[in-house]
Amino acid sequence: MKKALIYGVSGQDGRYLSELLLEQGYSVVGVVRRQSVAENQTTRVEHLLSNPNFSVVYGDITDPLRVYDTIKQVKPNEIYNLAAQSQVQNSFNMPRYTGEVAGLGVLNILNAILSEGIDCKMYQASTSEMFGNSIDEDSYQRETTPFNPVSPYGSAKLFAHNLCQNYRDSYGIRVFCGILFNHESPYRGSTFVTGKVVKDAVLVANGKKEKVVLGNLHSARDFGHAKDYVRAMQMMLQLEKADDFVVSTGISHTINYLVDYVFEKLNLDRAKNLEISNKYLRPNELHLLRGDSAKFRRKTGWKPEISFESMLDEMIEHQKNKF
Ligand code: NAP
Ligand code: G4F
Repeated sequence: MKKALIYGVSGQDGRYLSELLLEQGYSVVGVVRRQSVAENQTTRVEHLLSNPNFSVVYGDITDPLRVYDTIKQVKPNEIYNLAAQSQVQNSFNMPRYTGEVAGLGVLNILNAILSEGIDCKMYQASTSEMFGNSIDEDSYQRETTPFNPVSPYGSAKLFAHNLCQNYRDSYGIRVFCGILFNHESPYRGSTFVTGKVVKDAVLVANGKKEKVVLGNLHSARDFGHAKDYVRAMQMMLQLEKADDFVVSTGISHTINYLVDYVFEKLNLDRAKNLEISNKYLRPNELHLLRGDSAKFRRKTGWKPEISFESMLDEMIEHQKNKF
């Protein structure tokens, strides 16, 4: 039985990845942070807690001793590092904290693998945010597109990405970096744009809120479904040679399109139910993401199965069922 250790198990991807690995016969240990409301620690993985092959331990990626100890005790075959302060706008308000978790935290995992001599593969959650506004002439981003991050979050993730490449090349650590483009689901946090639009639009449709208040509607993202993307993470770690891979759908939609789609489904009126506020504008914006994942698709046969529209339908249904 393969053993996986997941940092960031309580997040959106942590939930889907745990489900996938358990289905595939892995035993899974997830690291959660202590919170004063204990139930909040495991909300997204509550349904897995009774599975004998699933367990959680306390930890924090910024605490080197705890990271070393956990990795030494668990002796995983695969480590998935999904832990981060992952909200881009927040990273402008908390640049140092974001850097400590998303950047330096990764060093603790790499050093633990190295110094304990653990024979394992590692997945690092790199991101399309590292590209910033760099884009190839054909309007796609791919592994060879120069990185030029436009946020503290993107900068921290690029530092971690470079460290992983360093430890791979210098010490032979088998660390795979997945440069994943935006991926969403009914379990997406409600401060990210898809989660927010769906949640607030359903509240408006139910008469519990007057408006959906947003920032920049003109940026465009290559949105996939988290379920498809955690499948990519696991497939990546089955490859022989550690490398970096873009994971994306290749299709880009503006936030305007997202709003139109959700509002139409819920019979909302943009003029009446939508407000634009400077509060949600960022000091710097990444305008367009569209990923070319040909390298990864060629190596593994992976392709996304869930369209943006059917994902939004699923998110809307999930949100409606909360009432
Ligand atoms: P998420 O829902 O925000 O989850 C982040 C996870 O990291 C949570 O479990 C969180 O725990 C944990 N965490 C935060 N700080 C930590 C610390 N100091 N020590 C240990 N754990 C910590 O993010 P996601 O959407 O699942 O994304 C997973 C990873 O992929 C993240 O690294 C993100 O940056 C990256 N990524 C995401 C996307 C995307 O579109 N979703 C795209 C590319 C890359 P708490 O629950 O305690 O806060
Ligand atoms: O949903 P978002 O906050 O996602 P963003 O900034 O693209 O970051 C996400 O994807 C990255 C991969 O590219 C991940 F690495 C990262 O962890 C995260 O998961 O914002 C998307 C777009 C932005 O252009 C933003 O300006 O939506 C725009 N937007 C407009 N109004 C808004 C809002 N974003 C948020 N969060 N809230 C708004 O009210």
